[in-house]
Amino acid sequence: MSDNSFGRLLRVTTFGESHGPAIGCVIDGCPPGIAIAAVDFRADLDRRATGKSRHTSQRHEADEVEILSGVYEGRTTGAPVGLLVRNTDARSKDYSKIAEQFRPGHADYTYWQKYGIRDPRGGGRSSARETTMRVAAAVIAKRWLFDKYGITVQGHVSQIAGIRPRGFDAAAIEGNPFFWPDASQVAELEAFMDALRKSGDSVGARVDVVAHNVPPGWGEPIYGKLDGDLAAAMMSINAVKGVEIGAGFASIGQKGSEHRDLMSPAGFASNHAGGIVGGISSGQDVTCSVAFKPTSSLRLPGDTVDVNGQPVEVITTGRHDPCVGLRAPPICEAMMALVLMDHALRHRAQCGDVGPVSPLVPGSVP
Ligand code: EPS
Repeated sequence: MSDNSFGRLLRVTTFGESHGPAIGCVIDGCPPGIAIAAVDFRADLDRRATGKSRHTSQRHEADEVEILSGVYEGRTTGAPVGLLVRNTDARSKDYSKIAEQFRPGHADYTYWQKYGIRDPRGGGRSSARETTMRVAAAVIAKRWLFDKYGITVQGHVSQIAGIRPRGFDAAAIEGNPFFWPDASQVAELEAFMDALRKSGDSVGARVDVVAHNVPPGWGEPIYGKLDGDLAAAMMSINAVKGVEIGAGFASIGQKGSEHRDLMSPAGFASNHAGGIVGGISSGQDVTCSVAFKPTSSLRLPGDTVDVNGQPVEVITTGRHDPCVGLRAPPICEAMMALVLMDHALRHRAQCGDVGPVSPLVPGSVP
């Protein structure tokens, strides 16, 4: 199973399965001197974890990060940073039937076709559990980006099934189990999710993520476009089916006179580009919107085939997320932060001596 690494100068490799002894990552290319301790991983891992509300999988993992290497006396040394999280609440018997059947819409079938063998316990390598390590790696990236450039990365859920936020209050996002920016809708969402869970079905969601204070100039013009790398990073998250940068698919219906972001010495008048033009950051907020499909582990019966190609009815039991997008904002933030840090290092390597050229007022229009 290849391609378990991503990034060029900041290169993250993850390993482990959902029900194996542990999951982990190696972060290579980390600059020396970044202050980091095991306790620093707590907040973001808790934001992503299962079992924090009744609206997610009820698996209760400790998610304790052990720093195995690359940190001495609380600071990165430049050596590969090795992080390990032991799995503490796997319940593999839930998957004994799934070992012989393919859940429609799940990677069960394609893994089987590709490798001729699979670890069915908790989805093995295809489990969203793997995203724990991306979030852990990005704790270091977020810290570095903030300390060096004042960059912050914030995600929120911007759609659950057909429900959209009526208003936007950034302060509300962390105060409810849905990462939802309008506190007045939380009761409605609770009722919606309770009914969904009882029905045994699942729904999709949209997650928006924005990075503030990204300097202009990051990204490469052709194959290493910042938006290209961001799209690939987001698409690598389990269950993602679509990624938009800036106006995204709405660009199709816009006129050029509407889409272009007019400029003046005071800055940009709009941000349809999502902070990236020609693959390179413009100095505006970098914005990205990510579509998560409805999860495929349903207790509603459905037609499928077994490993012998025989028709069977599948029913998934065990602990599952009725809307995996609800846990996704920290994961999308993580992928944005890791891509930005990689590009910051890449930009520094080639163009570190190029000063800002008549910069517009940064952040004039987000
Ligand atoms: C998942 C199925 C569930 C979730 C898991 C993702 O696993 P299990 O059946 O073992 O409880 O709990 O999510 C996590 C454990 C996690 O940390 O995100 C799946 O099929 O992707």
